[in-house]
Amino acid sequence: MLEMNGENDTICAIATPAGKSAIGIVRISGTKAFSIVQPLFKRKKQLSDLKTHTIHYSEIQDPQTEEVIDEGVFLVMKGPGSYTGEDTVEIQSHGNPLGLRRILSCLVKEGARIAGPGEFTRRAFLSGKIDLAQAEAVMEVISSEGETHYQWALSQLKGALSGKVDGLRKKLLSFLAEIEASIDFSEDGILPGSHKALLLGLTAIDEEVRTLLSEFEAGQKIREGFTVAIVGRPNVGKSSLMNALLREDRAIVTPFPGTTRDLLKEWVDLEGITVRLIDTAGSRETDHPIELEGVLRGEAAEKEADLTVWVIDSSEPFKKEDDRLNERLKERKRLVVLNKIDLQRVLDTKNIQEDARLDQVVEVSTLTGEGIADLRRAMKSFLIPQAMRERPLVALVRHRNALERVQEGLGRAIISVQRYNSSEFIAIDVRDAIDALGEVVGETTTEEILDEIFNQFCIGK
Ligand SMILES: Nc1nc2c(ncn2[C@@H]2O[C@H](COP(=O)(O)OP(=O)(O)OP(=O)(O)O)[C@@H](O)[C@H]2O)c(=O)[nH]1
Ligand SMILES: [Mg+2]
Repeated sequence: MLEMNGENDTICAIATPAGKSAIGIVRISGTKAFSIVQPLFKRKKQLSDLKTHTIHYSEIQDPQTEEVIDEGVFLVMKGPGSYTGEDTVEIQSHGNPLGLRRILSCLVKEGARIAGPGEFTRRAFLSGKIDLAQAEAVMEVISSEGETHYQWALSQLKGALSGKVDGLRKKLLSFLAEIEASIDFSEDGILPGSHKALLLGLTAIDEEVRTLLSEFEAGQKIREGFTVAIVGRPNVGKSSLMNALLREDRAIVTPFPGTTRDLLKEWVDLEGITVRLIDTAGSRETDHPIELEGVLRGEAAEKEADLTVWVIDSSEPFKKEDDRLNERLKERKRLVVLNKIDLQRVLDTKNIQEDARLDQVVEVSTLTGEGIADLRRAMKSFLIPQAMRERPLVALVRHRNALERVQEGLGRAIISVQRYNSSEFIAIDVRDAIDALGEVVGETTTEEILDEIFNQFCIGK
């Protein structure tokens, strides 16, 4: 088990944000939690005698002056059943930083130490209450912005990724046992009977790791936000669509083609996912230097976008600019929006639907709002396909890096098996893969990695 300086001392921190609130919480955890808090607890009862997970009202006193500094409730949670696994007290008092700091300084005088960032959760990890991937999820639950990010963090906290990683690890460990047994039995190779099964087994695990890695980008975007560019020829209603998705009158809309010049970027919550929308200048050939610059910026935005929403005006024929856009956007992830369906349909959709990639067409009217809800859902499904939502998503760089090492180890092991290399070599590579999987859940880790992770936490968590 990893040791850290002062691991056994008792820590305390204010767990609620700086500022005034209805209630403020001071948290204390460690072997001396009860004896340190006792002198602040004005009642006769001994905290250590109280039943675990019970709440007790009391005035809060300064042990040195016996002055009452506040009143509140004391939550008594005994180890190992507490969050940290240690004896813990949470004092809930009025949410004024003046009082909370006073309580904290009394606790320090009684022998507690102010906790470092994430130290409560670090202790939860060190005492085996949660694994490292779950500890990281705690921070994500606190910091998540959109509903999807939040749900992802919760599922990781519940152990979705840990369970997956543990499963893979157990399979590899049983293969390793087999390989190691064969080292004892045969001199220059693994047992012929298990050769094929081993190859199939390692390949299947490799495939699962590959799937996890292939979804990393989407996972990362769930945390950081996706980028969606709205493009189309002038006057088709791009800015109107931007406003409809933002639910506010943000972009300038006029009946004159060439209204939008600069890129307009706005964050929006799209069905629970965080998206940066970019409204672009209408794409057409132009000699006007300002408009040309706008068109070029629009093209650059397409390149960085995770999804391009291509707006077409259904009340007009398919024009030469639409054709050019169709060509240009062929290789992009795109979704077609037929706008202005409140007007007489003039567009012959046959022209655009010949291209198989255009099977996803959403019909809308930004004027009446028709189809906008469908478009939101279509955009979300495009960015995070349903199947992906049901799997544990890898979204942290640390996990990605570890899984890449798993894949390297597995790749080497698979080649060795194919070449009938010595079991000892295969065992080394499989062990590397197992260790790298262990890094994700913190089974194998270092003090530096823990510092790096927990330093990103807030104090009091
Ligand atoms: N009838 C109808 N008119 C619309 C609809 N959406 C946009 N318009 C009108 O179309 C015109 C152009 O709208 P914009 O949103 O400025 O179009 P744009 O694509 O941003 O145009 P540029 O910035 O010039 O490229 C305006 O007069 C809008 O009111 C719609 O769904 N129905
Ligand atoms: Mg515009």
